[in-house]
Amino acid sequence: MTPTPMRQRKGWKQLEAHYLASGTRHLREFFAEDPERGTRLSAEAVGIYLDYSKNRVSDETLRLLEELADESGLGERRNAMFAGEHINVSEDRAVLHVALRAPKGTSLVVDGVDVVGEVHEVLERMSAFAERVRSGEWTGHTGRPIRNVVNIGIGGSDLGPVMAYEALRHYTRRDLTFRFVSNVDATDFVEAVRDLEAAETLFIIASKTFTTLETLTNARSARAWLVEQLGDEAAVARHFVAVSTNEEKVSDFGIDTANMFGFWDWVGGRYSMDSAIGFSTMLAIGPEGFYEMLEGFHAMDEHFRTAPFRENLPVVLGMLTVWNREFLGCETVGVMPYDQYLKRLPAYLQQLTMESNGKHVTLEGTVVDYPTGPVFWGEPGTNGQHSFFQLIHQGTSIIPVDLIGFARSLNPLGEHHDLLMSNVFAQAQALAFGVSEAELRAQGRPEREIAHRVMEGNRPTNVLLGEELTPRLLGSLIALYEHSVFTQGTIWGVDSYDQWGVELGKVLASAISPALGSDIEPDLQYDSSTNALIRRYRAHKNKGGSDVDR
Ligand code: G6Q
Repeated sequence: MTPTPMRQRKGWKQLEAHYLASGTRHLREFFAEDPERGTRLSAEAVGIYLDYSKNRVSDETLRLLEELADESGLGERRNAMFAGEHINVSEDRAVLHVALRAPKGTSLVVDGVDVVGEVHEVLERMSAFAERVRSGEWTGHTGRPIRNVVNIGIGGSDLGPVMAYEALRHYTRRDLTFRFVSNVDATDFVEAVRDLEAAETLFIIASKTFTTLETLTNARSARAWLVEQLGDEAAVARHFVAVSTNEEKVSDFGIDTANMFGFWDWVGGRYSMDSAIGFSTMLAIGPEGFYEMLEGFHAMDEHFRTAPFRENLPVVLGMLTVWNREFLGCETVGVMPYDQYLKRLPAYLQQLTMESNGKHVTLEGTVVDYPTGPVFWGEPGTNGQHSFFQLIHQGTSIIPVDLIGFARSLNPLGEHHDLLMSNVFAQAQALAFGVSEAELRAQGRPEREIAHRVMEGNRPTNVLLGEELTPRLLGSLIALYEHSVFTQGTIWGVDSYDQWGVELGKVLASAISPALGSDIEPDLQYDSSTNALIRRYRAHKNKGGSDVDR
């Protein structure tokens, strides 16, 4: 049965009428009429407290959003995901990253196979290998222990590992150096290894398909570098491990499949940091820390699976994103972690959210007549406040912001943490309530400043508070955003698990690359702009300096 298009759903129509009647109400009014709002519009689960009171919603808005989510089949689709159904329809696959963190002994069945046992088998092999590396038992080709780990991967095989490494740096072995290479730009690889001793370096080639151009190009350069440094082809066996679903290609590359850790086609790249793709994370924080992170993911999965919508953090966050996008017309969402360790979280969330919900057709292939996934972006606070926050406060676009902070710092030092966190609370306050002309006059501001100083406020924020950044908390936080993306995608009725949009560029690049490298002048049949760019590149590439134009 074809589902009702989103804008024809009863819940949506009611929301539209509701927005027309009350959508311009100010957060000042909302707070004035309900002294309890700041605690009432909050939810807490598995160590994360979400204050969503500074969103432009009333109880009625929330009730209608719940109705829309319900009518969009959120409960059914959530159950279908956990049941291993092929909810990724365009790729005809199950979407079961939740199985990656299911506790040992539980069961999740995909296509007739209980996958939890397989997941734990791989986790145990990873743990055993990680322990050998961390203890110095696993040595390089010349007998020296491993001190450097270089993860080579891109997209989902890079952003999660980098983000997790940075986020959990406090828990890492400080005598091990970790580097992450993703870009096919040789600078990435060259700079990553320039100060490393090959004899002490382990490369993790992380690629689900093991066909990705960037990763294989970097992996080949890594192999050549290692062999050149150590003077022996046989060295590859002790310095390369692979993380992949493609055993054949791993073996073709020359990596011993005994040193390969697998995963499954029901794990999407951007949902894979807790699979073997997180092997670098495990090497950094140890198997125990990794298991703790998985527990954090699982705790949020269970909360998402069982909590009523109004108390369900991912559902609330997802519904608010839809509300802000759909009715307030917000095209972007800012994510500002007030924790230096989470500095790569915005980049990670960019992929998670935008590759998932940046879609223009529904699951049935019909072009949507409403906006879908917003742009996600951000920077750690307080740095952002001294640059682009101006636009968030006084620009002409409404940008909802997630502010993420912790009660305790992992590096307590003087008054730093109180100062950091006072900024979280102050930003949420300033964005919500602003400052009026009357207030500015009462402050005795000079007339020429008044108009410029006025801050309208009424800008939505979510504040997410945890006690302390731990592996467990990180797992829960990531699962929160994963399931929020799921909630949004379900309401919009899109396939959040495919990524066809990135294919065309890849195909075109592989068609163009021979023309860039060939010694013979190619017969270019592209559009006039592409032809001119290729000609210019070819004309300049083999000349030193900038004398070509002269
Ligand atoms: C993520 C995407 C994409 C993918 C990379 C790397 O959901 O599918 O970012 O992770 O293209 O792919 P491989 O792991 O196959 O090299």
